[in-house]
Amino acid sequence: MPRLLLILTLLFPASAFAELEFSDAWIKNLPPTVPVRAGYMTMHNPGPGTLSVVSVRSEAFASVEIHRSFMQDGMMRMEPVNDIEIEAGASVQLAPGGLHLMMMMPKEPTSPGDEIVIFVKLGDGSEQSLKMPVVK
Ligand SMILES: [Cu+2]
Repeated sequence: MPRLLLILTLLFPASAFAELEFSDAWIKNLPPTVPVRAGYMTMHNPGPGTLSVVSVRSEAFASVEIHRSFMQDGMMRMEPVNDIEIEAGASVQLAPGGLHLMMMMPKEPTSPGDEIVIFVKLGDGSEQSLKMPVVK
């Protein structure tokens, strides 16, 4: 192996893939009559460059959107956001009252204790998966 490549490989063992770290992931359980769930988590970018989350999908839901909640005229409203940018070394929190995953039309009823697999797509086209526990 050429020496420079060897050094780069030692310095950046996962350099080919920019990856986010996920923590505190959870989905609020709701009764089967409610056709949406909200999902929350913290996303941390440990890498040297900005990463963007462009979409999220899950086989357990017909679709998943990234939403932002905000107050307008004293009412809590929400709207889809195109992407979430996370700067190098920064974290973004998806939490009640702010950014969240809007998970539409569960294919099966959810219950506390379930784990829902989601796929997070980054701006470079790569996907990362994680499990989100359903919480009462
Ligand atoms: Cu929403």
